Amino acid sequence: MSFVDLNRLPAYGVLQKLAANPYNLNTPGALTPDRLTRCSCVSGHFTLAYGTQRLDDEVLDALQTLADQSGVVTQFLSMKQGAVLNRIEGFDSECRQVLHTAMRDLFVSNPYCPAATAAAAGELNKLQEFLAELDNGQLTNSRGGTFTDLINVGIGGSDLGPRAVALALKAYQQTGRRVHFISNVDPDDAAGVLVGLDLSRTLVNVVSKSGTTLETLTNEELVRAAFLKEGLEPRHHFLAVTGEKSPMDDPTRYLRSFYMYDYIGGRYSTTSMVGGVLLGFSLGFDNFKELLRGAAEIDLAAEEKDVRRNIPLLLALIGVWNRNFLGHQTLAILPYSQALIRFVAHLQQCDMESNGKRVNRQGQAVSYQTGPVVWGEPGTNGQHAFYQLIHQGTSVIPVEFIGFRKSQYGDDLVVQNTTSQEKLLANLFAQVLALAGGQDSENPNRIFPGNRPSSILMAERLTPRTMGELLAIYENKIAFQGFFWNINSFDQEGVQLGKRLANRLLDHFSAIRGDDSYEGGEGDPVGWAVLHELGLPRDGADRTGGGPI
Ligand code: G6Q
Repeated sequence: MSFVDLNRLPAYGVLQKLAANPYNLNTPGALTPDRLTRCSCVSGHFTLAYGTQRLDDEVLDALQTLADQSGVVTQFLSMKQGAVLNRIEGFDSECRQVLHTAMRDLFVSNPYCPAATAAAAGELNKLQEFLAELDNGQLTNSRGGTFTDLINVGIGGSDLGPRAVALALKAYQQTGRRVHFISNVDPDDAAGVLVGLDLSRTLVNVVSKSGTTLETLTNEELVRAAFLKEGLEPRHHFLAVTGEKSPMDDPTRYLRSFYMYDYIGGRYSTTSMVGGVLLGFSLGFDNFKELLRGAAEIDLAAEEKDVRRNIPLLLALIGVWNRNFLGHQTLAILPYSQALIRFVAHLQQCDMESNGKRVNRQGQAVSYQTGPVVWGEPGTNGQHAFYQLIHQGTSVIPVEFIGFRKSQYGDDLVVQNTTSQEKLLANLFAQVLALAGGQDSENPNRIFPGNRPSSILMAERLTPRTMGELLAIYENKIAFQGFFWNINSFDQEGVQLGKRLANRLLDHFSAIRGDDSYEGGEGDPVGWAVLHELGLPRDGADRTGGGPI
């Protein structure tokens, strides 16, 4: 398989020309009912309505050609089949397969990578047995009581996705179960969670693929100390999710140990045991399986080559159109669902850590834009905050709205003749129309320029099944975009330098333990002195990369 830079594909020049005159959303008759109905794409239980994007059939056809020329669907298939796509040709790199989809291939008759899927099935069976023991009272605390709470200790990929999904599906939480999260190394994070918890009824799920992450290991020790202080034996409460043979792979220290594998990237690990233990405890095993089933359905739908029938691919292409041809810098993802309160934080990591890259898969600097800044908050809250800039600011911000026709709890009331769910959806549609159509006024301050692109991703209700679909829609969209940009979406070198510098400072703090000179003080409130003691910042010698600083 040969990987080609985006701007070397013949369709790139065609799209550049079309971008000189993109579809105008704010001219009379631009948003006909026919256009709005026709511009919709279905995958799984979701519909993507994209009639309010600045594109027409000619652009869509050229985007289809771009997809065909870059072979992104073929690359996606070879990813699922176990190709070593996490690598940079000719340079030292992670050099790994990318097989998070194998976790979900349990639901297809012929999995692409039987070994990876069998390993996933083995872990899933272990989880099912463990959860059954909790449910049937076989596994209790030392006082014979049930476990009611679980604290998830992990950071980054070992926190964001699982936390976002746990919050999104709180409506499906089992009675008598609660989950909590500690991720930040800020001691107040752990302290705030531990306060008021009955630790005797609490499980602690320590999640770290590498088993070496500073924040997680530190928080694990803080929580272990809290258990010991209450006379509780941590080994009877602590669970581990880690890579085989990692420093955390020591079953004697844990009640149960579960594994994930080096071919699953942290930010793509929600459907592995990284999300499984927490979500299984909270939602029950069957609901976790429903999540996997939803993801599997989209993994399959993403193999479709027709961009008009493949939501992840179409979302990826619309993103490329907005980023590379219309020149937009950021992407707002605005779910009209309170349950998705942390989903955008997860997508920020998944997208920006994957596609915030400046060299291609051959190690050469790319000469076009790659991943946009991704941000957002649930509506309608955002409307009362930053929507001013989206409507009238000097930057055009493409928006992906997410909505559900029905609420999760169905617990609603007619107030002023409409339900809350109707008010929520009315606001979503109103925003889409306001962004596209704009408003004229004699008062310049009341002009809305309009012509601002957005789309709506819509399903009936947010359930474990549709949550799995939504997760996979975005994971696959992000992978497709990485293939278009010819970058490695599966490593994260950009987080290493800061980590190494922090470790260097910590070595110093440790060496001068007891001496408070690093705390700063009069004339140096920030505490820069410690950097000067270490000879930092340094000259060019430290800028050559790699190795300890
Ligand atoms: C995700 C990243 C990163 C990782 C965390 C936690 O793709 O690799 O966010 O998940 O650094 O790593 P551990 O799971 O190894 O503790």
